[in-house]
Amino acid sequence: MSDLDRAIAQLRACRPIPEAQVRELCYKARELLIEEGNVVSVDAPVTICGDIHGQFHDLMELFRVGGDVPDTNYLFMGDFVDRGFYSLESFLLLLCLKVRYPDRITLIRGNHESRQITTVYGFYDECIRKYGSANVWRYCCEVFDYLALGALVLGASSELEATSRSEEVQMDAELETEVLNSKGEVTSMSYRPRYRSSSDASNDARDISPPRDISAAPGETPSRPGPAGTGASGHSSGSLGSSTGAVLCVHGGLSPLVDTVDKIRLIDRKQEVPHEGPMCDLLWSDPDEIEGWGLSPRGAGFLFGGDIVKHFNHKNDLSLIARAHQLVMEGYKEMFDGGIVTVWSAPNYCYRCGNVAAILELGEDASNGGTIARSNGDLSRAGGGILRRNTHQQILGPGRRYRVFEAAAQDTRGMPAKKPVADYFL
Ligand SMILES: [Mn+2]
Repeated sequence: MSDLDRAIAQLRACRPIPEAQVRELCYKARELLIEEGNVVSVDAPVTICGDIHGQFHDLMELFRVGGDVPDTNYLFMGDFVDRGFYSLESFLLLLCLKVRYPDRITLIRGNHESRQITTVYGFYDECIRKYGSANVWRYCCEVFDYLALGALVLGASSELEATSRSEEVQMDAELETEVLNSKGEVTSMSYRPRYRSSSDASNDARDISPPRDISAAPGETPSRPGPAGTGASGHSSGSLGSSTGAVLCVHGGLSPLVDTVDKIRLIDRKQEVPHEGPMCDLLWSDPDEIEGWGLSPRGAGFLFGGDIVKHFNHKNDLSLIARAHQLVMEGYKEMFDGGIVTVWSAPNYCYRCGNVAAILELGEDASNGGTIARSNGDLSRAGGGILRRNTHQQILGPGRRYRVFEAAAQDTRGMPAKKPVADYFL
C-alpha cells in the first residue's frame, strides 16, 4: 500500500494525516492543478456536486449514494471548507483522491477557498486546533490558488436511460429528468417530446435501403436536406458535435465582464480571490428572478436574470449552467426553463437547516455510433418551442438524474449522540 493510499484510508476514517504528509500532498496537488486550464474539460458521464462545507460524514453519504472514486467520475463545484467541523478531513480526502485519480475527479474553486473567508468561517481555526499552527492552513490556501474556475462537461446525452422499467415506455417522448431518493427509488420523472416526424413509421424500412449518406466526412453537413423523417436526409446529430450542448459548471455564476467561456480562459487565476472583477463574480454571483444584472446582497459578485443566462448559453452553445453556492431546501433547483441549475450537496447545512442535498448525474451520449437516426434536418422542421433561431443545430439540454440524500445517520458521525435512555428507565 502506497503512502497515498494509506493517507486516503486514514482520511476516510476521518482522521487527519501528519503535517509533513499534508505538505507533500499539497505540493503534488499544485503540480497537477497548475497544468489545468481555468476551464477544465470533462467528458460525460459525470456526477456534479455542490457545496460540501466540511460536513465530512455527509460527504461519505454522498459517495455511498453516488458511488466511490474512481468508479464514479466526480466534479465538485467548490466550497469544500468552512462551517462544518471537518473541513480539513473533507478537503484533504478530496485532494488525495485528485492526486491518486486525476482523471476521475475534478475540483473547482468556491468563494470559501480563500484566505480571507476561511479566516472568518472556520477552516483556519480548525487547522490551528488540529495542528497547533497555521502551516497546514497555509499549504491548503496555496492549493486553493491553483484550483480551476470552471469546467465544461462535453458529450452528455440528451436522453436518460430509465432507472426502473416499471413505468410504461413512452414511444413519443424521451426521459429528460429523473429524481431518486437515497435508496435509489425513483420519486419523479419528466419527459420531453421526441423530435421525430410523423413519417417515422416508414423510416425503419428506408433506413436499410441504399441512399443513406454515410460517406459524409465527420463534421461535414450533407447539403441535401431530404424529406422529413428519412434517414437519408442527414446524419446522426453526433457528427456536427453533440446534439446536447456543453454544460458549464462554476461555483457562483456569471459576470457582466465575461460574455464567452473563452474570456474565462484568459483570467490569471493563480491568486487569492479578488474582491471584484470576473474571477470574483464567477465565484460569488447568484441567478435571480430579475431582468439583466443586479447588485448582490452578498457584497461581492452580481445577481443575474434569465435573459442573461439565455443569451450566454446561446452565444456559447451551452445547454445548461450548473452551479452551487446557494442553499436550496430540495437539494437542487432549476431556473429559467432549465437554463441553469443550483446543486447543493450539504444536507442539513450547518447541522441545523433541515434541507436535503443532491448530486446531478449526466449520462454519456451513446448515439454517436449512429444507431439513433435523428437528423438535424428533421429537427429544424419539427417546429418545437425549444428550437433556436438562426441555427440549424438543435441544442437539447442533457438528461438529468438527481440523487437526493439526507444527512448521514448520527451513529456514523463518531461523536457521541445523546446517550440512549436505558430500557429500565422507561
Ligand atoms: Mn459559495
